[in-house]
Amino acid sequence: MKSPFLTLISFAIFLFPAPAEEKKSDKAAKQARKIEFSAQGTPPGTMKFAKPELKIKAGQPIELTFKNPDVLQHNLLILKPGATAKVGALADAMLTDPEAMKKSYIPKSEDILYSTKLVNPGAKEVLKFTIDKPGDYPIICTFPGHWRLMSAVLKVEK
Ligand SMILES: [Cu+2]
Repeated sequence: MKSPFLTLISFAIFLFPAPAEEKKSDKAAKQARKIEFSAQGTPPGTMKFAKPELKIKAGQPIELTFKNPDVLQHNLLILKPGATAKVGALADAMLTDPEAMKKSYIPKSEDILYSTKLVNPGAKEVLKFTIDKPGDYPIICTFPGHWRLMSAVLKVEK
């Protein structure tokens, strides 16, 4: 015969299946990965990112610090795969927009997933994002005339 004490214990285990520990590991998994990505500062005015690609894991929250050691202003946009030319053309068209600078030279487009504002020489900007779908996501700077040279690939892997 089962003792009432044991019954009580098993009932308690049933009610409280150690949720504290589970929550802890959940939190750790969702902690953002901190990455630095930089514009190329040497030689000055190169209009390039320092690295041609950046690899991240799908579903992993990212905290990207975009640094600008260059003498020019730059921004950083993450686009939908294959959208570089389309967004680049929209950026070029902004040259006639008197509000362009106020908009950090970021055109209006559904192909732009994430963007920083315009980053001054010596400054930095943090971008937080999570991308769930694996693929090659273009990273470009849309300061007038930059995007053709200033592009990299964000490789989102499974
Ligand atoms: Cu640029």
